[in-house]
Amino acid sequence: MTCKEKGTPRFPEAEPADYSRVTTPNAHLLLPVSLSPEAATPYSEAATRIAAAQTVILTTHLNPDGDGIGAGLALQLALTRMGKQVRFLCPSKIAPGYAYLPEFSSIRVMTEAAQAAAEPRADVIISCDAGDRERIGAVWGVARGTFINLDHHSTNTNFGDLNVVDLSAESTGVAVSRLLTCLDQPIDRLIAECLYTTIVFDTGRFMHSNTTAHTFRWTAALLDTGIDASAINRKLTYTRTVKDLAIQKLGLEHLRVDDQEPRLAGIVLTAADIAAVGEPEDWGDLVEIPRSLRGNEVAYLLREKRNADGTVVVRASMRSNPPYRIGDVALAFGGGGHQQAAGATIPGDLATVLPDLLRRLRATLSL
Ligand SMILES: [Mn+2]
Repeated sequence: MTCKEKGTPRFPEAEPADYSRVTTPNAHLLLPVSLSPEAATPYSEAATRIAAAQTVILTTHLNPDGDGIGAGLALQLALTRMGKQVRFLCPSKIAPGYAYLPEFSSIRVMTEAAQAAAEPRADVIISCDAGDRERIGAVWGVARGTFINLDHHSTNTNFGDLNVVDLSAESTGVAVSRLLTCLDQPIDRLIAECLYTTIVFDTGRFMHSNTTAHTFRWTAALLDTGIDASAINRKLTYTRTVKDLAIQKLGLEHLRVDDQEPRLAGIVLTAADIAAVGEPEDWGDLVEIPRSLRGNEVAYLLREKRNADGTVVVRASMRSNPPYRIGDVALAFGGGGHQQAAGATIPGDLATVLPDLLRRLRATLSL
């Protein structure tokens, strides 16, 4: 199967009744002609495998986010419409705020190796938005034919049988739209709701450095299907519980600007700090607090966590403004992500990890 160079994904006929907006068939923008033959080939190969499959498993990474969930559900809707038997298996619990997404309730959480071993085989498994095999947790253990690794992280380890790792995609949802173009599958309103969620999430509501003219054209094509962007924005953003706000308060209380490098700031939470308020469902965008400081270029959130077996790790989330790159720091600590947004789970307590991490983060600012 080949991707049409100037492929025109079909939009369906205008949705009935509840949407007054006219559907405009400008979805060719969903597969820009700028996609090189080298970049298009993995999509074509993946489309061929998917077209031949009867059963498909979809998955995403641990602590799934709006991109992984939205990309997976968009694929689920399209592949189900194609007549495939589709299952969406998620390696950890999903924040309830995503329940507005179509077919959300069909996602099954699979945390144990025994569950994976008992799961019926699928012809194809497609992993959305996961940079390495550890990120899909127990789901790695399910029996399958072809493993398709669909992602956009520069640190992706190419762990699939087929690796569609599109660094030009702002979200994995953009990669999904390109795959659907290869499959000649139109983007309908429900799929567009899922894809819109991926772009809002991964561009930080069109604020991050990955936001380009393409981002807006692609997103405009989604809006042409009649989705209510504002309603999705509200559902995606205004999700905080009182406890979440208590976590924000905790973050503000533990905010620190680096004493050697004023462009570096972060939040450091010990296991005891977190225990005092209780672990939240979702840590959300706490790292945005130091990031929002005037003059900030590199921001971090460090959370110390004591595991049941007594070992201690530090979970690090890092952000930077271009041209500063914290992706390499995450890699150095065994993590990954993008150059301007990355994370790592680092063995050791804060007293051990913090000095080395801060030294490396300061170093990213001395270009
Ligand atoms: Mn993503």
